[in-house]
Amino acid sequence: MTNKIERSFEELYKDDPERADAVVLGRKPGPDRRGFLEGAGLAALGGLVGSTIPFGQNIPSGFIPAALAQDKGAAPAPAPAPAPAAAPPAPKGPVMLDFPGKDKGLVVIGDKPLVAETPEHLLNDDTTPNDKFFIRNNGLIPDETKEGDKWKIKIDGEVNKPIEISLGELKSKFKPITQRMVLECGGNGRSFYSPRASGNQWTNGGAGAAEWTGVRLADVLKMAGVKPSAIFSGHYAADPHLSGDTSRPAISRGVPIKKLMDPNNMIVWAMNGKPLPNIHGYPVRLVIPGWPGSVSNKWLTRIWLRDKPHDGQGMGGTSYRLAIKPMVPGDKPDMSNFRDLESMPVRSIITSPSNGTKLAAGTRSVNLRGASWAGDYTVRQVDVSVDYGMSWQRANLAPQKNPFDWQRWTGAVKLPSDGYHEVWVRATDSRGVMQPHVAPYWNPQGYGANPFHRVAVLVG
Ligand SMILES: Nc1nc2c(c(=O)[nH]1)N[C@H]1C(S)=C(S)[C@@H](COP(=O)(O)O)O[C@H]1N2
Ligand SMILES: [Mo]
Repeated sequence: MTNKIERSFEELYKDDPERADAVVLGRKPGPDRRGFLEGAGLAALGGLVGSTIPFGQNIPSGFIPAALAQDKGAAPAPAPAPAPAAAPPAPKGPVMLDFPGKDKGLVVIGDKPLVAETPEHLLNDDTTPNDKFFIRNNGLIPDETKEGDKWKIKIDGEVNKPIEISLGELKSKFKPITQRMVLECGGNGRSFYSPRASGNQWTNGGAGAAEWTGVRLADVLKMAGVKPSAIFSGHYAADPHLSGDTSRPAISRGVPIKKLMDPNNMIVWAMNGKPLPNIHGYPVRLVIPGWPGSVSNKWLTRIWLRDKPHDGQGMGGTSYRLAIKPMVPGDKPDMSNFRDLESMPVRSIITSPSNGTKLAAGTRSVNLRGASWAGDYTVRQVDVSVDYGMSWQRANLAPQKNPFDWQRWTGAVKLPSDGYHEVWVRATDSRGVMQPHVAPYWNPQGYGANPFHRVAVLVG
């Protein structure tokens, strides 16, 4: 019983949307539950968000208003007007990050290992500053080395001449480059899956775009001489496994040779013009953009070229893997039905206004800002809607500074009246693949959830 009462709106809707409508909106469960809200249901929803809902007739049943969904780190939802007696209490607030050099607006989604995401409205800068960049660790955080330039990286395996090269040599022997590129956690968006998928419950904040300075990975690999027998890489780093067992890597993933040799992959030592912060891999890390962040090892010590796919920590099973044939959400996985997640899916976010923004009565136009990106692809189009997806309008899309950069977008929307509004955004990639309404292709560990992002705006 208590269990039920303590659940948030979101959990209630995820578990049983039909019952949730009945509890929250006094709506009778029935065969028409996929229909649109009307009458008493709509009035009750208006009561919950504390306002009238001008486009309310477009809201499908089973829909949780963005103002009520547990949107970590966003401004508090408007105070609900007297809610129906049966409504569950508001969800517990997010845990804010307290870490040296980090913005206190980041939200902790795991503490051992430390994982923190950047709420969408803190991704409003064209380039994500170091203090706002998300954190994802799989193991323990190593102590900061005193002599960064003496740090060594080994390249061995299927190469003509195994090498061990120091950071100092990397800086002097190769031409440094700087590129703004997106780094995104493979699990970004995981919290949007229903039923819940296992792992850190990211909303959209497991991503950022920094200016990375370093050398091209391919240049360094060529120095060792990649043999034709090299078909896959295995990446190793200095952070100990969570258990403290130093013989076990915290994470060791790899990519096929074609991706490995992409000229945009980098070994980097600076982030936004400053030495890499220790939490982001000081003194050197990989940045292999477009693919799950887990292949971009921090505290990099070794790249092993292999004549078979890598089998390190985080490879195989259902880790960073998608179902080949779509599976029934929540079903027991058939282990022969999985393939590695490669390119990350298309995603867009609204970075301004933030969710729960209140605007003065009479406001009829709202300026929007956001970001969009699409793994190995580019974003072709970004659309916004203020009528729950009944109509969409094109946003202005900025070009990339370089490959694998995100694309910032801007727009302005007109609102017909005061009241509770939602702004929705969706992006389409260069192949024509568009973000879906709900998280697609459920898989046990929750990769690839990229539904539309929406923010609540209250006028008057
Ligand atoms: N050595 C090491 N590298 C790592 C990880 C890790 O746990 N250890 N986590 C990976 C994962 S899963 C992601 S998403 C990114 C996150 O990088 P960030 O913490 O700098 O944002 O680092 C990757 N590199
Ligand atoms: Mo990740």
